[in-house]
Amino acid sequence: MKFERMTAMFGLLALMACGDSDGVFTDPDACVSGNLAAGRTYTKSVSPTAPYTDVDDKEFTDGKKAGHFANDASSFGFQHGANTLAVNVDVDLGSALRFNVVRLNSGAAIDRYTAAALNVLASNDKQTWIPVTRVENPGSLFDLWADFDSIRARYVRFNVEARTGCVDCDWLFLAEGEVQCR
Ligand SMILES: [Ca+2]
Repeated sequence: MKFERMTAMFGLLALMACGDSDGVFTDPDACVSGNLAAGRTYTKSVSPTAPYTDVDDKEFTDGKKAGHFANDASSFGFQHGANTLAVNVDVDLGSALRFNVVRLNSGAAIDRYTAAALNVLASNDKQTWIPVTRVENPGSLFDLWADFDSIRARYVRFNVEARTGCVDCDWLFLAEGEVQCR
């Protein structure tokens, strides 16, 4: 009788540890809807060019896509002239989350200032980065979407390549990065 009671108690403890039945714990592998990058902190590998700076380092995840760069405070720019330029923006999702869609809004209303290509990489330690996908932007679209098989990671790297070899495409403007699970 005593043994049976202990067995029942261990079973109850195991159930509490899993926790799903009472909703106390969130399934870390769940597909959470909405923009997982909204309001999240991030780091940039290159400093933007004044006066188009990233005020308070929040414009990439402030939820605002860009209007015209000259009168809009939700984007930041990099003057690269005729040189190639690649910028990493590494977003911290706060915890490892599942996602399968990334969107980059670039250009700040000038199509020649859009990203030429977006490489998406993922990491759980900000040391080892796993390439996820690459999307090119021959049409100079302001919104660049990347879809891929879902993965689970805490850090998402937007590796953005500037346009070169075109007329007056001497700046790259970045406005917003989104991460979604659909
Ligand atoms: Ca923004």
